[in-house]
Amino acid sequence: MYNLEEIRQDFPILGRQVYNRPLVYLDNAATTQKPRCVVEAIAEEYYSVNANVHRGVHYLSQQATDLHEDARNRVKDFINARSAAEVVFTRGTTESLNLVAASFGEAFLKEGDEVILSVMEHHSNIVPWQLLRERKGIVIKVIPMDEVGNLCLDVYETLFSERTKLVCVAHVSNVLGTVNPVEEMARTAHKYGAFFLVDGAQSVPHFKVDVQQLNCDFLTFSGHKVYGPTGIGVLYGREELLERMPPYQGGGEMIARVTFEHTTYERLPYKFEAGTPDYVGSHALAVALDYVTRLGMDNIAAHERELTRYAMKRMREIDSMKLYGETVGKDAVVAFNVGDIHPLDLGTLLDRLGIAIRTGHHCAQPLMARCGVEGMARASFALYNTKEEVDVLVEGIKRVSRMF
Ligand code: 7TS
Repeated sequence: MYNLEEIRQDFPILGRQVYNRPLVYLDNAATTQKPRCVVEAIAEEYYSVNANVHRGVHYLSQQATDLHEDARNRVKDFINARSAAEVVFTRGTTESLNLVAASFGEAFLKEGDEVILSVMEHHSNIVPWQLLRERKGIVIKVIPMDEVGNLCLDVYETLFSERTKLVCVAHVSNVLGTVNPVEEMARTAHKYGAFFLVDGAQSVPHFKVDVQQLNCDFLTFSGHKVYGPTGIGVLYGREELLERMPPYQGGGEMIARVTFEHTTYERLPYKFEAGTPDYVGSHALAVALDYVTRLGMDNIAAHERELTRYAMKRMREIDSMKLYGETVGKDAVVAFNVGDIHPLDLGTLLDRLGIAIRTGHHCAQPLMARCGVEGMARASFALYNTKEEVDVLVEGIKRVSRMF
């Protein structure tokens, strides 16, 4: 059923060597590698279908439009949205979050209104809200976390006031791997009359995410982290909420009728999709979602959880190992420092052994500050990684640490 050897054959890049060593790719939280079917779908569409969508009467344009809209339906099913109108294509999580900050911010937030974030957010779920704070004078409140890496839910409840309009939280931390209890947190937000956004950048690739089950108002994710191409992402929004939000950008595609005096906008989701969309990317993303669905999201989750558990166990063997994020059920990410070795040195030396990890602040500087460090090293797993690769990582770290 879940045959790793066969699965790895689907990803040609995994057969590569770097510095004459087999590539061990453990930077999947940054971006995942692409299966052959995704790359072929991109080539195939450019070779034989390419035409701009939603505007041509001609055959190719119709076919490209069908692929693009089929892809939207595919995304809708994948996250269990109620309607394809709730699926807005964007460039990725970052653009989805900026869209919500700009448009929801315009429609729903006044000076003094409050948005709640968590201390473990990626910068892309912090800075758009700060930009809005500069424009509108909103107030940002932050959910703290405990030593292990769990958000403090008791403090969370105390942050609400009658001015709280929105809560935006990562489903899974890209550093700690903490799986935040967003279903429960959304219930709390709704109890206080606030909306709830889930940043699914690090959850959608790893386990089944169902927007109706979570009962979230928004969900964001990036195609490139779920085995799809770069440059395509998704904003899910509850239809009645999206209806009440103004357009994000103006241009073609998003209008119903334009005169110099007055312009009316297209229906959802096109109101939020100004300009020529990445219709090749959307189709390739759908192919990627089909691919993970064929493997089974539950199988992928089980495999990655087992790898993470194994990696945490083996990492603890290493002298002076400091692990960040030790929550129960943590997902596919292991962040660490070893003694006083600078994470950049560690990453550079591991790279020479063919091991690709990420080092630095991981676009989460407030979290680094909370942990009292400038940076960390991070290994992150995908559906194709193996225990043998974890062993190579552990032996690599031991070797580097002997050098220091
Ligand atoms: N939110 C989370 C939780 C993320 O992990 C990332 C990217 C983003 C948002 C932004 O996604 P983008 O596709 O728009 O860039 N995280 C990482 C990472 O951990 N290493 O590189 C990118």
